[in-house]
Amino acid sequence: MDTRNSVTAPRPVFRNDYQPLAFLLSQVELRFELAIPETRVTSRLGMRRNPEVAGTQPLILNGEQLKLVEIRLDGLPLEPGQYQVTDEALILHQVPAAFELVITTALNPEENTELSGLYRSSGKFCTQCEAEGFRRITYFPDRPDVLAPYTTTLIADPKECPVLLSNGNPAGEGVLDDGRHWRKWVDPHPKPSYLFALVGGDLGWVEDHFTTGGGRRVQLFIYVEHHNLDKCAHAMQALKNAMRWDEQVFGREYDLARYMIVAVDDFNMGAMENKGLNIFNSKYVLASPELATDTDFQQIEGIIGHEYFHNWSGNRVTCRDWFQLSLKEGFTVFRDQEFSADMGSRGVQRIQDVNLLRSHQFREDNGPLAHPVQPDKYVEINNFYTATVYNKGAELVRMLRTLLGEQDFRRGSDLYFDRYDGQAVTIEAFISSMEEVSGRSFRQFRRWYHQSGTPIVEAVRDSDPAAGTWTLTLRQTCPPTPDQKDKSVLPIPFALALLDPESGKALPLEKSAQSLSGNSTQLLQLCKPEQSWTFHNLAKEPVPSLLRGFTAPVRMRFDYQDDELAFLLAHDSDPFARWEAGQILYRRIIFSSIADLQQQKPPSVPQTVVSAVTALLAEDNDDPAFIAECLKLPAENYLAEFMQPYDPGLLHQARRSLQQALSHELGELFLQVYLCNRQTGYQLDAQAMGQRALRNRCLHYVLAADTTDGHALALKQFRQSGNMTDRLSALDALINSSCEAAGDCLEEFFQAWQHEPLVIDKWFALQARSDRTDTLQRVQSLLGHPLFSLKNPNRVYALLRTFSTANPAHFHGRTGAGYRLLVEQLKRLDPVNPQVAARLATAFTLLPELEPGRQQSMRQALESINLNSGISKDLYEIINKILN
Ligand code: B3K
Ligand code: ZN
Repeated sequence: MDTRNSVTAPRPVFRNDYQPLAFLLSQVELRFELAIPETRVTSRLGMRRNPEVAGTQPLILNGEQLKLVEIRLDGLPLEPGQYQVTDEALILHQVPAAFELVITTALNPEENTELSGLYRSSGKFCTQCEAEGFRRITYFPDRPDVLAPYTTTLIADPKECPVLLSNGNPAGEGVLDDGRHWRKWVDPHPKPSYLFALVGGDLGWVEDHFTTGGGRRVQLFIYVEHHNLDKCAHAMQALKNAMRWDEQVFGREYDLARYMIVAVDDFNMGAMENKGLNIFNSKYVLASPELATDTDFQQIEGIIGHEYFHNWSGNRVTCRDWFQLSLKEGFTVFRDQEFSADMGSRGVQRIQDVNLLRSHQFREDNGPLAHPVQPDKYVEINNFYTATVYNKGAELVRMLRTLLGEQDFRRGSDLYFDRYDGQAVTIEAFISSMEEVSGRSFRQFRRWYHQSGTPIVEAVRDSDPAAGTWTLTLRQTCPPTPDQKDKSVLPIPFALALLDPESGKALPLEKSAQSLSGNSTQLLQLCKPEQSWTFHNLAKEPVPSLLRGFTAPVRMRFDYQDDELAFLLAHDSDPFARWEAGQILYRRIIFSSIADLQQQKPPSVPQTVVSAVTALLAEDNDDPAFIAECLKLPAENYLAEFMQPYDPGLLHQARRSLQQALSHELGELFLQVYLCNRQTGYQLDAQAMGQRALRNRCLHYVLAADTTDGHALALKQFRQSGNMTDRLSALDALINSSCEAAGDCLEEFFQAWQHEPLVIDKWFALQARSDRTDTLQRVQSLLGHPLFSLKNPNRVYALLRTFSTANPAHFHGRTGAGYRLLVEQLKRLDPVNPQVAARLATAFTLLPELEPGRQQSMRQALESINLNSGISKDLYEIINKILN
């Protein structure tokens, strides 16, 4: 252990230390007098001792940064000697068996820059209580297993806050003698404090309704700033789609008379599923074709769905403690992925989900922050809203569905929701529901939740054409992670098909209980360190299509021949496996060009790949988004794991050289496809979006050759297109080329959109991920731009997260200046918003993978952060893990 930290190191919380609260909470009544500089909160709590917990423990209420104004027990004010206040709690040593506690606290939301608890965003009051924000509003048993119905009264100046919202249904309003107005809300569904929300401010709204399958009418509201009222239509439609989808696919209906969404500009994450009153980062609500890209539109749909689906997976059935976070997040991500797959292209959705998993979660699993989907301990819970808990968690749910099949999975989810409705439960409740309906045992499967690290599955074939047999041997290993040395064997569902080497059609395989679709895709279940399967009666040696659909979150290694990969890329009917074949091919060339670059040889593209890409471009596919995905080279963040040690500059150069080589070889064809996919009008359906994706992918290839014709093409698109997808894509291509007009375009873009914060975020991000040699200086000077602010997370992410995670070549520049820049900003940001600082700091987790020179300069930069004084526990936990 590092003794530097022994005195000040914050204490971790352990999963095994869980104890139920010694008190039960029957009712919560809240009264807020919203004002600046002082907001008063009065909370009336009905409490009694929990008969299931023996002993006479004191009542400990969580509370942070609060001014205690008054406390009354059963109507009588308590004297200071009768209670104890610490930095983190209010403690009452002696309380009766049942009692009513009335606590008044005061706080200044304007000073809350952490954006946790009650704060102001553009002059509006709003809250963020997950995970532990409620304790920054009032003293309270702020833990997810304490559920109660809430009644909330909001009081404010009617001019400043004409709109006053909280969870549940409205239950009265009026005006006080002093002219302030009030509004009362009742939420009948017992909920934990992390799902509490309020909003107060001058907002406009759009209204719609949805009739549930059961015939109930639900009023839908989206509240935004008045000038944004014209940007809510897409979010509203997405909400209605999500409500219908959850009824159809999971049998879940909405349960209140209204559903409200509020968009705010200052928000640490994407959105929050507060009961009946979702609060969203405006980035995931506001959209119009002029301002938002197709990706924005898709993300809005996905996140609106995600928060809506939490109403059941998270709110009606919630988590017992924060170690169960993936119970709601993994399951809800799975649900939103399935929703998006049904709304658009299932194949493309799967590819994008796998891409995200591999470039973020695999990364996390491979470094100093590795942790299981169900972690064993944390210092700061906000640091565990990770790709592992969310995205790997979703993969575990997906594996359960693959293993059970759709019907049993649905029966299991019905049982889970019905049995645990209104309760705070553990991941165990979910798994055992799946076991109960199916009669299967998931004893070994549970290990997936407790084991960190990404398993490696090595696949080896043994073919005997004379005997007509083909054998596949799968071998699993899992490298140790800093948090866990020893790894267990996991059950790994592995889908495969054998393709006819001429037609590319999947061959019928012997009937088996494990057949997935028809009898051509089979689900192998690897449950041991090594297992083999033999397939018989094969007339010809097949081409294997492995890990179809990416049935398990593993790294698969198989010794494909290049021409087999090209064959799969041309023929495989499984979209994931087809796309993956292309990715492996590209990866091979990128790594062979690294060798060429090191020996100063010009990189080249083998004919197999040229032909494969030519065929893709010529393909008449009704899913152009899929072709666009197949043309995209693997991300550097994913490729990095194949390069040991990782040299970000060299890898970047090699990837870029493949792009250029393809551009030189196939420039004409890219141009043709670009021209063929010209659109006359603007549509927002999957087909039109796919076409734009393909066309813009081609534009980028054309520009990779950096010719004046290419520049002219992009300039024309930039200046003439009326939608943000095309405009931004052209600008992106331009500023990464040598086009002399690029600077003017950037300026024009700024002038045109300077009053649209979400567009200006794009403007910052474009520059932060630029390939230009002066990018570091540019980022440095943008930090001083009048529109840059450390108080706005979107802006911070746009500039600093983009630079540190989406621009490896520049962030990891050899001089270490990129590291120093980020560290300096972390020091400034940590006192303002520790959650965002900690999130940014995860860019340093690459440290152990880097080549020695960069490791040293990264370490030096990080060591300038003094872990012993004044640093938040959020940032402490991340930096400490990276350095030790
Ligand atoms: N549940 C919230 C995340 C809260 C994060 C707190 N640091 C959003 C979501 O996953 O839906
Ligand atoms: Zn969520």
